[in-house]
Amino acid sequence: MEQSQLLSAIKTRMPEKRYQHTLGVMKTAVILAERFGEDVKRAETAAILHDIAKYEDEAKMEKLIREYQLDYRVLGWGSELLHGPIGALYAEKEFGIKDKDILHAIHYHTTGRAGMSPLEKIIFIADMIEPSRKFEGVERLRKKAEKDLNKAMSACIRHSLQFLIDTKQPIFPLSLACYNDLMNGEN
Ligand code: DGI
Ligand code: FE
Ligand code: FE
Ligand code: FE
Repeated sequence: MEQSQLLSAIKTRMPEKRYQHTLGVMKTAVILAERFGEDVKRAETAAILHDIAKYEDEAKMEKLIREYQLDYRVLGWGSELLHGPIGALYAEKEFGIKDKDILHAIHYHTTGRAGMSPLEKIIFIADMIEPSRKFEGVERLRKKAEKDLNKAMSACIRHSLQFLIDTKQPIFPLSLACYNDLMNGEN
């Protein structure tokens, strides 16, 4: 599917604000892919589809996790932890995406995981630093993303976990595995 077709397909499935976020992730992911020598087209596709399931019904997503025997660990964690895996499922089933790296980038965009590919890192980072993100510290993350993909990814997952701790939320095992993996690599 062409970029314009993908964009009009997702536009009807989310509020305008989320669509603008998606456009921001797309532009940022393209810049990061160019900067770090990754495939621009694949970054663009993954970015456009990354939040496709953001507004899907939670019970329906849990049902799909069981039906397709996806990662059962997300059950009971709520819709935020479901929209990545289900987004990847929709990308495959509804949009015919077969590229595993694109599907993984969508699947793990919320939590990260150990052993992320450069494309997965690009989508995770772009999701966090796209122009409409306004939180304190985002400028520092944007600066890191100008220089080093791994250091930027490390800073982003640390920011994520810090936020979860500060707001007294539980940390999903993959998020922690992502952090541990990057800290072992001394980023
Ligand atoms: O979909 P977006 O809003 O663009 O961003 P996202 O998919 O990266 O994150 C959505 C939410 O998921 C965000 O509010 C924080 C939450 N989240 C990320 N990692 C974890 C988490 N929530 C819990 N409980 N545990 C996690 O490890
Ligand atoms: Fe998301
Ligand atoms: Fe994110
Ligand atoms: Fe997002």
